[in-house]
Amino acid sequence: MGRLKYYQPEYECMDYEQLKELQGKRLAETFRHVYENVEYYRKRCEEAGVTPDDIKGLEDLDKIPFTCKDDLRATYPYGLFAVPKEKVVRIHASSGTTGKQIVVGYTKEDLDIWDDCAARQLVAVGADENDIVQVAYGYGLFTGGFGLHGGATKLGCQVIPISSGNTQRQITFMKDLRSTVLACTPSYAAYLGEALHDMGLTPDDICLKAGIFGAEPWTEEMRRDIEKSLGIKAYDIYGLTEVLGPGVSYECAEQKGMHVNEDHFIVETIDPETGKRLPEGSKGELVFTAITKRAFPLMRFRTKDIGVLTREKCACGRTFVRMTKPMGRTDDMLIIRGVNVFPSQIEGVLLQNGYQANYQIIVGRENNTDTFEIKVEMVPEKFSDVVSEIEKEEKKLQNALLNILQVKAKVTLVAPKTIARSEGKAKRVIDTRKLHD
Ligand code: DLL
Repeated sequence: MGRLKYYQPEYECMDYEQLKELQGKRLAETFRHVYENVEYYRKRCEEAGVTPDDIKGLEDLDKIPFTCKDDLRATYPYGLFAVPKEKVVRIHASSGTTGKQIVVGYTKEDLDIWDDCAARQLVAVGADENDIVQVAYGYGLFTGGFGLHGGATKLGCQVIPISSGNTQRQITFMKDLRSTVLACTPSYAAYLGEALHDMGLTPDDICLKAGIFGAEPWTEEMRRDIEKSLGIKAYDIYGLTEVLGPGVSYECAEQKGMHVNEDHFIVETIDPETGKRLPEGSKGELVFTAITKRAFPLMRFRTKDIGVLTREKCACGRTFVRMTKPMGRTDDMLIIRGVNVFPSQIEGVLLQNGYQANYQIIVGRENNTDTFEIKVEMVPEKFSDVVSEIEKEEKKLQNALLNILQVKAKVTLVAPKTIARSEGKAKRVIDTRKLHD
């Protein structure tokens, strides 16, 4: 166990009454900031008849209109930014429901907040400045790599910014540089566990003690497998591009749900049908409000992730509310090899390339890696019985899809009218992975 118990105990272990007061004050300030600087959102508030004078504290939260992913699409790229461009020092992005990415921004101070949130997670899993953190999340527009990198640097750890992929090198560095903490997606962690074994090594040959795994659903069974194959304790971390990136919530040594960084984010669960707030302990859609960020503070952002919140006392001493692992989604977003994919993105590419919307997405898991195939019906204009011609078309489509989805799919062209038509909702996705307990 590391030297530190908490990174910022004055917040992480805050008295609940004081926390509510702090949240209320920050909510009022941030709502005013957004109202005054984001025209798109101000209009929504005007329609709802809400002004900054109406938002005085936490008790006024319900009056605030929701924000959702479609709002990010409608205002692409800068329409929801609440500071002038020269204050923005970083951009991240993730998939939207169509070909357009959703883009978010951070000021210097926002990055500082993010580093704190990620550093809290590292301390909660037992890390301190003596640790060597191998960051095997992707670096780039995806928030995983930079998020953990920033937290680990702030804590004073030695960071190995290896990014994802190149599995043999991961193991070699893990062993030779003596990494003690691994940060990556759980499916990649499971794969690294296998690779370790395949290279003739055992957990005794490496120094890893903890892993910080998130960005996609994973089960308790997977946790046990990873813990065994790498000889570590495996912790969950949750976050999303729109709200922050990794570190919105984090697991502690108890491994009983993720503490939400409540001094920076207000979390609610709502009924996805009615939008009504649900009492603690009920399963509902998670909604987050950013109350300290300045460049891109979303108000009541609907995540479409389903979860449950609890304020039951945690043995770790932190008082922040805990959320369960996301138990599913209210939309059709898939997470394939850690990348968010919407069927509507696939449909868009097919239509643009002269195909019709007759397709099927088949997702599975082999050797802890997601398999991803898209079957697409041939259209008469492209029909050919020459195998090499078909293969050429498949390759073309595969590249067009990769360009938009950022994850490789196997594309198989099938004869016209061979994909079953449905009279109701088309069953476009066959997902045989076990993602939830
Ligand atoms: O996945 C941020 C992240 C990076 C989180 C690294 C944790 C670690 P997005 O790409 O925007 O951001 O995807 C966000 O991923 O709405 C959830 O559906 C899902 N997700 C994130 N963390 C978890 C988790 C990053 N621990 C979407 N368990 C979210 C299950 C998760 N699903």
